[in-house]
Amino acid sequence: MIRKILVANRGEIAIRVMRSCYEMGIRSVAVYSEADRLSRHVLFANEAECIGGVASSDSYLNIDHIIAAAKKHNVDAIHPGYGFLSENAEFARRCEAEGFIFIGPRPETMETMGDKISARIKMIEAGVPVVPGTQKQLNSGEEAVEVCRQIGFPVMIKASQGGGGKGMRLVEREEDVVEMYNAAKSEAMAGFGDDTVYIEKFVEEPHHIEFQILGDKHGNIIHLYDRECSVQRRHQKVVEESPSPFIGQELREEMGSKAVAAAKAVGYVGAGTIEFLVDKHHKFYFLEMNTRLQVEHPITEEVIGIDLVKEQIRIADNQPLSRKQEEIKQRGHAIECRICAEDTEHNFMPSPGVIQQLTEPHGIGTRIDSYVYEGYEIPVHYDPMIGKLIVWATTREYAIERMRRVLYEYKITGLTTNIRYLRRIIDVPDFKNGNYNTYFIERNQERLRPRPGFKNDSEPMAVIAAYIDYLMGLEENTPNPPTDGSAISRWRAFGLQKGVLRV
Ligand code: MV4
Repeated sequence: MIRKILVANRGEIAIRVMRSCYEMGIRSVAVYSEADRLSRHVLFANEAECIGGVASSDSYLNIDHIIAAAKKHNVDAIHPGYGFLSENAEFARRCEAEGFIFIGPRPETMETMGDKISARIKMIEAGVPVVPGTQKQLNSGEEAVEVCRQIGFPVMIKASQGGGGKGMRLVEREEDVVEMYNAAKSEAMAGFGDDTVYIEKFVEEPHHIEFQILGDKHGNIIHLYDRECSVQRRHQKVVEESPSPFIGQELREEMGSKAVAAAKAVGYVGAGTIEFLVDKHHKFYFLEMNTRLQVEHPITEEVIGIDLVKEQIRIADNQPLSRKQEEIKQRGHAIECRICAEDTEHNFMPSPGVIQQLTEPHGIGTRIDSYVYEGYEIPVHYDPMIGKLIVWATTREYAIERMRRVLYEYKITGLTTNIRYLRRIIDVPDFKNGNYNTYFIERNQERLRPRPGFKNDSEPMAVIAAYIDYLMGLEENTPNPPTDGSAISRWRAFGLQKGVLRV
């Protein structure tokens, strides 16, 4: 029986996990660094323990400190959230050795999937399509040239311990191979302490589509369908949606069964994600497996109608999966936007600060997984993500409309966020049409820049609408904004009467 869980994480995901604990009648224990004394997750838990200084290595990444807190609070299990120690096999082993249930897969699974070469070997054995390439590590620049010639350019040199884009090089010409090989190797050594690299054919114009899977300790494995995650910037996801607008039902079912085969090949236990690259001809390839709960898990929860954290806890508690594959159906459409304290006009620099006014959106089909409040200072030491907006609607079109409404309803002052950038993303025609791949942000940079002032706008109604939006704090810049209250109410009334005021 799991009666008490320590959540070895911070911010929105710590709260997300605790919410499921509350619903299951399980007590929760927060851990926090000295920078996080006032973080919402600390106040949200039943019990809390400071585990060290601001540096992650002294707190959220410090295994000894977390184990000590788990002993002191006499917990039954530890949930790692995402990031930090969530994919650390040593941490999972230590939890079990100290008598705590680690809410996640077995440590051997994390090691097999954490090593991209061994993951590729497993997938090939299981009949899961992988990107053409090698399963052996490269031992010299000459060998790299040889292998590249066999595979054919363009190729990617990747770190075996990599993932998320680190230690990865695109090579288009034979004369660049040795240089790129050395660069990938030293980046891998610096990033992972292991300079093993291998080579894959470069998949052009790829989509990043991933499948959620669940496995219990009785050998049952199911998939919970797909998430389209191609709206990325420098390997950071920005907007995710489910189902993917790119794949049809037949391909979706085929990818789902390959995702289950992939998880079965490693005897997967817990919640995990199989990432695929899908090319423009709808050919799909296993990319990597994430052996944790992911940031974007809520869109699957909304479309499938399942609480993934509850399932994780049930699995850890030796219970069988609550549903069979035939009972899993996608219903409607969900979109998630990641809200970050960053300045999109200055190279997406983190821009932490004190939140002055905050009005979070509510209403039909709206979910917000967040952890901030008025007066809270976003610490500079951790991820700048302050929360996630998730909408659900019956169709993709309605979900986009709803996301637009929700993004306009979200009001935050005191710091710079990416909310306006997100509003522009969902208005890009290629996004609206579902016609996008991993190059979306790069190729729509012009459209994603803030609109210039409305001075030159010759359409009177648009000018008026822009003024109204501006005055209500809904849009960015407009010239010479009137400052007296009477002007505001006149514009507003006019806007409502003409139907140009949408929210
Ligand atoms: C690739 C690829 C094309 N071909 N591998 C990027 C992150 C890392 N997890 C793997 N990545 C890629 N691997 C081959 N053989 C293109 C990417 C890639 C990418 C993948 C998913 C989402 C966004 C991306 C952006 C640039 C490159």
